[in-house]
Amino acid sequence: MAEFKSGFVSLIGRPSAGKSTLINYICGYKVSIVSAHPQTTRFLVRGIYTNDETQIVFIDTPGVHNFNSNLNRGLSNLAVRNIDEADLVLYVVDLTRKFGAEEQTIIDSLAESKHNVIVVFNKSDAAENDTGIMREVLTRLNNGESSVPYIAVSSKHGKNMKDLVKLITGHLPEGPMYYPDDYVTDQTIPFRISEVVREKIFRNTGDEVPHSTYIEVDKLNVTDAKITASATVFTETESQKGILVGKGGSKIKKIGMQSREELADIFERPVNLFLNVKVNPNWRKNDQLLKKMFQIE
Ligand SMILES: Nc1nc2c(ncn2[C@@H]2O[C@H](COP(=O)(O)OP(=O)(O)OP(=O)(O)O)[C@@H](O)[C@H]2O)c(=O)[nH]1
Ligand SMILES: [Mg+2]
Repeated sequence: MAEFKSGFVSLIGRPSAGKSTLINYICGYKVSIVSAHPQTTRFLVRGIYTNDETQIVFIDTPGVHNFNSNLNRGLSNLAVRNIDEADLVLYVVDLTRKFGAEEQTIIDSLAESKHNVIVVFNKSDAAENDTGIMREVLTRLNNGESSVPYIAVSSKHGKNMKDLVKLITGHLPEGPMYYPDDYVTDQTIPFRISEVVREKIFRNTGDEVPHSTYIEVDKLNVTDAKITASATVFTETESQKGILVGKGGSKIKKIGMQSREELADIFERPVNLFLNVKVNPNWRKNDQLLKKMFQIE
């Protein structure tokens, strides 16, 4: 019998390439939040896929782009640092976009890392016109040397995902089961709560608000029968707080309601969730907080 394969697989790609969507599809569960707004993923998220012959531990990373703020730098370092810790890197490319500076940045860091790489050309369902990005990426990555494995998929519709799992398995080393076979993620309960709330903020507010917030779970009580939690959503300004709270508290109520519904589904028990909104100006410039958030030593 073939030996069991396992390993850590980091996804890298520009914002909105579909990294989180891909992980969710393969893991069969929403482990990472997805949104049409770029820069949705802010933390490392592990999604776990197990079958008879392999265990793949996917590590989702924030989209790589060209940065100036501390927050963006934190996100970028997180993504790049992850390449080094992985057995394999999936470089996710959006087929509907043209080749740009962000792709070149990623190709340069991959060239330095000497890692096993598979290129995943995503959104094949939406790529009616050839933007030339596939040819461009492959030419630059190969650079006259050995050819990098690649595959075209649609993460949204699940096209070629079985072949992608096979391709990944073929590039993993022999190894142990890192997690029990029924685990789809190793996220803690407070982390999952704050991620679900963050996704509902993305869904219910305009572009500026979700990027300007962070969430802290202040109280948590977990029993087999139910979960009770309270969390604070911090915004940067009073006006963002106003948008988030809404008229007579209507928006934050809606965000709370949608969050409770999804969390009850995830944890398979009722979830009582209380949300507060507070202003913490300049949090994105607060190095202590950012270090804590991104677990930078
Ligand atoms: N048509 C199409 N849309 C897709 C596909 N995969 C992802 N999307 C959409 O692309 C958008 C971004 O998807 P995400 O999975 O959040 O992208 P991401 O790479 O994780 O983005 P960041 O976390 O911001 O770096 C969402 O609106 C998805 O629904 C696909 O295969 N086809
Ligand atoms: Mg993401």
